[in-house]
Amino acid sequence: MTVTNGGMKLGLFLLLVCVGIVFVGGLYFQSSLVEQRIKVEVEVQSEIIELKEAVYELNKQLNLLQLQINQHQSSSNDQFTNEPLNTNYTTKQHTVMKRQNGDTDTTLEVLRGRDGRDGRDGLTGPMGITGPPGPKGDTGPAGKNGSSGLDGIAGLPGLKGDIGPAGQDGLSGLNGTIGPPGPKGDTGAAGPKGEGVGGVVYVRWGHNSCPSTGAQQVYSGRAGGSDYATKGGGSNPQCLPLDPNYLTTVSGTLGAATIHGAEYERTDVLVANSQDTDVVCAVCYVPTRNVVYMLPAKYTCPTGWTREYYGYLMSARYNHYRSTFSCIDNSFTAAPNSSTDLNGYLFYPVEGVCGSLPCPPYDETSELTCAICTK
Ligand SMILES: [Ca+2]
Ligand SMILES: [Ca+2]
Repeated sequence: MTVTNGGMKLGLFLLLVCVGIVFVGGLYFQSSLVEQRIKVEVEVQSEIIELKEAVYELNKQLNLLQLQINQHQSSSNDQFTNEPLNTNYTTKQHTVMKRQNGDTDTTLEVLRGRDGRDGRDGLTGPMGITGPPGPKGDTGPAGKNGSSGLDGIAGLPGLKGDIGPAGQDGLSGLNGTIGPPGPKGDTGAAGPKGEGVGGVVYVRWGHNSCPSTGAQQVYSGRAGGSDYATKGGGSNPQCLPLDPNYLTTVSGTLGAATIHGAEYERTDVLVANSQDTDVVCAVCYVPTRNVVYMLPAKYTCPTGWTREYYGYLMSARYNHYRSTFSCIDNSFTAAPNSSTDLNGYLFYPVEGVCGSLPCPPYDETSELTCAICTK
């Protein structure tokens, strides 16, 4: 029994498979048939359309021919005015009518005439009643931008703006023309005394430094000059520096001009222990004054003048060779360790001699004074 049931199930299964195959095949066959049918119908429809178009063309040709015939008939109407246009048609109609009386319907269908040609187009009919408004259409697409409009009218002036920040300095302008001279200004305050330009130089005999009158020491040295007992040479004493420079020299003496140191003679009455001491000197420069002179017989200077120093007027002895008058400083600062009596250029005090020189005021027994004044 079990084997029988399994065979039945297998058979039933195979049967169902066969039925499914047949069904699917039938569907496929049917769909192919439908497709072919649609294809045939489409071809038939297209042929029908072509035939209709051919019929339409034939009708047009017939209409043209009929028009030509009508024109021809109207033109020859005078010749055939008694002959009806449809004689042949009337004869055929008469024949048909006779055959209708005894013949079959088949004969009648054979004798049936052709369809008449299409009539002409009728006149244009009157305008119909205005129909109701149609439904609102969809919103169309946005249109293109229109062209620019005309310029508007100018507006009123705006309010005044705030003051802007200060600008930067501009470039320097060109030099202007020279203007007329202005009025003379007031006199200014006196400036300090200048230095350098001008000034005076003098020798301070008897001292090796310059006085504190604004004078500047140029150098100091020893007084010298020609020997008191020989001719020739210079009459004026010299303030000889103590660091001489030599150029070309020769060995031995030339027996030419000579210069000697200077000693004080007969001066102890004026300054103690000055006899035979050697005379020193200093060269002084006063840059703030411009003139200088030696004032003899006075140890003061005139008002408005500056006294640089004062002392005794000295020169050569009356029976010696002549020299010049010099003003020896009152202090008689002698060269150190110079009291040895060596002579040379000699400084003697000077006394006035009455006669041409008035006495008084001069006195033959009084040693004359002197002063160096500048201004
Ligand atoms: Ca001496
Ligand atoms: Ca002497």
